Amino acid sequence: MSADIPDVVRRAREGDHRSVARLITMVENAAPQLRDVMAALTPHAGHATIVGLTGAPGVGKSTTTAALVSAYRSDGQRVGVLAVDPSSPFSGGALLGDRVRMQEHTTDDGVYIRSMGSRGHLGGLAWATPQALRVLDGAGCDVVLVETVGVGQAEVEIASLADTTVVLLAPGMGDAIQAAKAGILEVADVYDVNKADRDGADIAVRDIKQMMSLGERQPPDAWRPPVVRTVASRGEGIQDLIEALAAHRKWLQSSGRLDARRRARAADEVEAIAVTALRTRIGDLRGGELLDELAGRVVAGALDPYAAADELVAGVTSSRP
Ligand SMILES: Nc1nc2c(ncn2[C@@H]2O[C@H](COP(=O)(O)OP(=O)(O)OP(=O)(O)O)[C@@H](O)[C@H]2O)c(=O)[nH]1
Ligand SMILES: [Mg+2]
Repeated sequence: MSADIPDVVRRAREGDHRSVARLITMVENAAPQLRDVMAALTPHAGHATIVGLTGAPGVGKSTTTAALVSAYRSDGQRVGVLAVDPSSPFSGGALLGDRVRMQEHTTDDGVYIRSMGSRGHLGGLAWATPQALRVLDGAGCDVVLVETVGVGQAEVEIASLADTTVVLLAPGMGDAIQAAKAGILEVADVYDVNKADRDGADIAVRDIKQMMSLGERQPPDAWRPPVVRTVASRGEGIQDLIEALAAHRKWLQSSGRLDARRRARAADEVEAIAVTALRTRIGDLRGGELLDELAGRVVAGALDPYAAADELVAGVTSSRP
């Protein structure tokens, strides 16, 4: 174990921002020390409530996140914020717009804010996001808010990492329909019609409720996503949103679903690490020669691609990492 890892982890757990930042940078860079970091952090993880916020660009995710941070802070909770942008190659620090919205929180020791882009390592965000969450969780955050931009597949996957997912919509953007197409409604635990100060909020609420009633019939003990209205820029409705989040958490606990979600999250995390490791080892195997040799035999018609893949997997698993 590299000598200072236990120290960095200890300081991160004491709330030292620079140490938390170092650990998340290690995740972003897929640093070899991560194995030790995760071994040290994992016994301390599992405490944080993870809330995902997703929705189309500009609906007010960052503004809502900032308002939630204020509310949780006045309740004395330690808060982590992870802004994930699958479409942006930029990472590190906070994105410019978010920095402005988060300004009042950047000097608060009880808040840790970080953004991550899509660039980098082999495994992508599916690999990095759960590990970044593990760092924030292990570092003692009570709540971690994960903001993801957009309504595409990547966002759905990242949203599904959360204990509770809030889908934000705004009046008159037609994004309710877009969201339905993108399958994001399946991940919504709470709907937030933000910008409720604008015309069309009632229509948006009605559309969502109608869409839910059209869905598959649910068992009576199923969770029915509440629809909250907010004007995040003025802090209005944020208390309702907090109550909806708390109600969902209570349901997760009483129904046993919290454990199920966490297992699913851990499964994703383990799988992403394993698949990425496998890929790395295929590349490492005799300097990538084995794959090249197998490919040659497939081209020559001497081996079918399935048999070649079997040989490759056998080669990887019989060699030590
Ligand atoms: N009228 C009104 N404007 C709002 C409200 N909430 C946020 N805004 C404004 O909407 C704009 C976008 O807000 P953001 O919080 O940056 O939205 P976002 O969803 O994080 O945007 P991206 O991260 O770029 O996808 C900003 O100018 C906000 O001030 C609201 O409730 N009402
Ligand atoms: Mg934002």
